[in-house]
Amino acid sequence: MQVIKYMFQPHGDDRGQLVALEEFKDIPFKIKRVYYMYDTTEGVVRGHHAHKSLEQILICIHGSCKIRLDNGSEKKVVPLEKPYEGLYVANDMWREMFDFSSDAVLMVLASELYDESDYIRDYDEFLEYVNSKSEE
Ligand code: T46
Repeated sequence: MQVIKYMFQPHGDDRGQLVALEEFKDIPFKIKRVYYMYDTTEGVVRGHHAHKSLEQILICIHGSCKIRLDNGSEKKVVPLEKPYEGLYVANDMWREMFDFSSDAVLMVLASELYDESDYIRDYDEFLEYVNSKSEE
């Protein structure tokens, strides 16, 4: 499984750092939605789903967390610890977010508007879905 992590360019000067993200330049898709999570409960694991078509970039803009990616045959854990790094999460990828530091803010740039019908929330259904696609 290929993990795609972007290192964004901080524009730093003696006032501090600034990261700018533009669609199709820094981000490989049109950004239709931004959301973020914070105040995560200690020990919580979020996600537990895949998307049929949504692509996203996850950026832990404060604190740290870990992302478990699972394409149905391989799993990888990717730490997010810097506000200038972004993890690309493709469609057809089971994801779990965990090990949030108490100050973590996980921001997500998404290629589509929120659509519950794009979610696969059952793991067995996810395995069936990716296996049937690989047979096509
Ligand atoms: C994903 C991971 C990384 C909305 O109303 N609009 C939205 O755009 C989103 C993302 C969520 N919601 C509502 C739906 C639920 O009532 O917010 C609540 C929490 O959403 P969810 O349980 O899906 O959150 P996570 O953290 O498990 O997953 C989220 C995204 O849903 C998902 O697409 O890839 O973050």
